[in-house]
Amino acid sequence: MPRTLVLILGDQLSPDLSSLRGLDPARTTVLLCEVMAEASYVGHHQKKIAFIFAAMRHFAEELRGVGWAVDYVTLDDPANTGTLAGEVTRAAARRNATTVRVTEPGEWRVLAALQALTPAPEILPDDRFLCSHAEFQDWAAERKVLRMEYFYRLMRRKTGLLMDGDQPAGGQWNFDHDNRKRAAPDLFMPQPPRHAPDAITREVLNLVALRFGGNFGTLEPFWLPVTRDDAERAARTFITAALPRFGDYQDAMLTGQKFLYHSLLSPLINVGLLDPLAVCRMAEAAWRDGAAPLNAVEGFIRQIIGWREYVRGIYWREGPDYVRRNALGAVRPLPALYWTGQTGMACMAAAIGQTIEEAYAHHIQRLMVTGNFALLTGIDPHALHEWYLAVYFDAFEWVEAPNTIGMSQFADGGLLASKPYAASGAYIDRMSDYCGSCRYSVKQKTGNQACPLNALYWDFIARHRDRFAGNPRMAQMVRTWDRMAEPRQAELRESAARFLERLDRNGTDV
Ligand code: FAD
Ligand code: DLZ
Repeated sequence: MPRTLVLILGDQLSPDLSSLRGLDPARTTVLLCEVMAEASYVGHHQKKIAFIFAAMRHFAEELRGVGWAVDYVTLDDPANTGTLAGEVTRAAARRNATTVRVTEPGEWRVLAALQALTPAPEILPDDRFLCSHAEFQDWAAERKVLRMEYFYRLMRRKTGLLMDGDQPAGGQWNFDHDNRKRAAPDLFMPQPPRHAPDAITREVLNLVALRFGGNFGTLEPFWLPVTRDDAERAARTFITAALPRFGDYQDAMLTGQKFLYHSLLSPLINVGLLDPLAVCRMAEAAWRDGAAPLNAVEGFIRQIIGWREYVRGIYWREGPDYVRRNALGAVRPLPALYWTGQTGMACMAAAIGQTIEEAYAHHIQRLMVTGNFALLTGIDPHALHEWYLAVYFDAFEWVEAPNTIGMSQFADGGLLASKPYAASGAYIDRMSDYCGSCRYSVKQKTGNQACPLNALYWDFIARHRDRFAGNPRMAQMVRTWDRMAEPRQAELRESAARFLERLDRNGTDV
């Protein structure tokens, strides 16, 4: 009897996946495999590997529970070939499979590996996303410049989310002007639910400790949801406990508060334990029931049907060399402090410190702390891209690369973002309480005691003066630089140069 082999990747843990649809379980073998090639193409955070393997093993049980025959290859299986291609070939022979099916992967590298298989597998679209490749291409082809805001409106209309007829709920598409408040310490800050590892997860933790114990980050305590039930519980907890204040404090940062009012749902959505549209519908219901304000719900939904879909569209549209773009010609090697968190800069120490502990930092920490520092100091965007891809448990190339290369580093020359997200210490001081406990003074602009971001910011503007003079959103800062007296300019640039020398010398004593 002809048999089909369905390969399900570690970030495809959804029961209604396109590759499973329409198949007869009696004539199908599902293959999930833990392979060294995927576990080591960057030096993933220990928690990220454990999260993916534990979620894969629980998903295999879920599939078996509804009647699928599942072949699960563990990393320590002595016969494991170490690659996806090797395991597909082995499983196809073992099961006498005549056809192989897979839902398209989330990375050019993996797509190329699957396309190279013989016989060629049937590769199906990943329709867990709202916008197909063709729809994004059509939308982009009609435009000279691409901007998320207009794409987002298309997705609102397509889904009907927060729509009153053909008008946006509340009369506006975007309520960001109500957001971005500074947060105050709050004893009642919601905390994401913590899940004790069960026997399956415990086994994965032992494996990761043994095989990847030297990787970046701490493995335990491990409390992430790894089953669909726990992921759905985490989503419900977020909607009731944190969503109402999500908008207000979306950009805020507070010492010791790693999560604030963020959802921590990205890894769960990205691996397929949660359906993005279902999560958005839950958020919309909270607003319609009067349980969460519109500015919070609109902001949250925009991140998912707007930014998340938009960056995916850019990733596939721009091709595999997108990760090598370097429009600003940045070449500095990634400083050691990105791995150790050892620095006197309180903002960097906090963002990297919690990345080591949790494989998580929220968006503004990624964009305006570690991303901004890399942008101002001119770190090689590809090295930085590999760092972000390794250290966050939600990191898959289709979503990480456009956020890093495009949004954070302006390395695509402004394709994704209309201006570079560059900021001096004043921004960090406005949006956080980090500066109060910092070794450096945010009020001082130059010298060894001054917040390094202050001089680095002007040094960045000076280095890219000609490029940014023509950018309407940067021109004002360029004019301010141009009007500065020459001795002041020289003082700022010398201060930046001295800091960069120290950074290059040992990478941590800064
Ligand atoms: P919340 O703040 O609660 O936001 C809700 C949801 O919106 C998220 O769960 C996520 O699904 C979605 N979302 C929000 N912002 C974005 C965005 N810019 N792009 C795509 N989806 C978004 N996100 C990833 O999922 N994986 C990554 O590897 C990743 N790398 C990033 C690298 C850099 C340099 C930057 C600046 C951002 C990156 N992001 C990435 C986007 C964003 O920081 C994370 O999605 C977010 O911090 C995840 O935490 P959360 O679930 O608590 O998000
Ligand atoms: C990230 C990851 C890791 C660490 N390990 C595996 C694995 O062992 N097996 C697997 O099927 N997938 C894994 N993944 C996810 C893949 O790398 C992912 O499918 C690609 O990055 C494309 O998004």
